Amino acid sequence: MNQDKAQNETQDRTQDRTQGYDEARRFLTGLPPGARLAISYHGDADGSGSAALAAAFLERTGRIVAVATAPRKGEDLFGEAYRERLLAARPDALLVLDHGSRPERVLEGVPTLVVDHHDVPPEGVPAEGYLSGLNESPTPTAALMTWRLLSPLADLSDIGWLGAVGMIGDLGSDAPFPELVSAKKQWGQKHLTETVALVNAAKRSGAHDTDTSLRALRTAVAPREIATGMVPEYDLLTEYRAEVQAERMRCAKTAPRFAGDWALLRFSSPCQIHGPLASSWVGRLPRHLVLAANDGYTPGNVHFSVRTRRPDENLLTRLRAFRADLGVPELGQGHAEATGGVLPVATFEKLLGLLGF
Ligand SMILES: [Mn+2]
Repeated sequence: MNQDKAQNETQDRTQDRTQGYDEARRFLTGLPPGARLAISYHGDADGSGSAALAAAFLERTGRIVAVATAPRKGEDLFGEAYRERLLAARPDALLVLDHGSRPERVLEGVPTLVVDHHDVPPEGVPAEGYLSGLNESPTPTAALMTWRLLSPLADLSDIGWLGAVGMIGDLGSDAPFPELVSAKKQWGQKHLTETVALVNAAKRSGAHDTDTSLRALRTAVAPREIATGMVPEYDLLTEYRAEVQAERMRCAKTAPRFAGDWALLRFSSPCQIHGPLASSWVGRLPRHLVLAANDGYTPGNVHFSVRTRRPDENLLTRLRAFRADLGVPELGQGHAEATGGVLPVATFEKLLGLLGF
């Protein structure tokens, strides 16, 4: 590629990026004072940091946070139960934060802004505003995008740490963003990483209690208050962390079963630990495709994660080969080296059969 062309592409990219933020800001500034907002967020540290920033922005600019809620355990973003919980708050508009980008509306007829950094569907995203992090390099996390979106519109300088919670949550404490470097200096890396651990534990716990972790983020003046127990939510959050750690220890002792390239760890836990267990087992089984399957997360289903370290392996291709046989067209989404899903027990048993178990 010649230099001119490279330069032009950089310019195009910058323009795309600014346009996305401008469009999203127009959506937000168009909300009148007193407008009632619903915030739908992914309950991990990134999505929760993003939601806490958005809630503070709305409150500081005279709008009302009618509801801020993540899908509960077993609830689907596009399912009836979740939609009804959002609609019960009678929102004038909806923010959808860190949920992935889907060619589907969460709420029909409610003006919506989607902020996401996962993927961009070829069909597009049906929303009045859509901000995708994939226009930026390096790709920011949702909390960082929310910070970049909102900080020019209101003074949020005292809560910039919420963006850092999201960056560390998704990408670790060395994520390559200038905002993270300054946040670590201002608020302390240890307090930030501790906050991330507590927020993520709430989501992974048997209770899947993303309300308490969001409340802690919205209550605290600084991450130090969460990390050192100065918020009322602290006791519950540390209980969640102990529960998740104990369940990880217990289930990590599961003996793997092998079939060809595949290694299966099958266990039962109310905690969302299948991802971490698959990740820790690929360290021990780097030449296998590790399938960690949890029978205890929601009744009647198997929640599973698949990981591999094999070079040139594509887990998505592997799993998609079974879509037709299993009648599950959404099987095999995520990343080539890290994927997962949820299947009814009988369908999962059929998958195991096809894999040779
Ligand atoms: Mn994220």
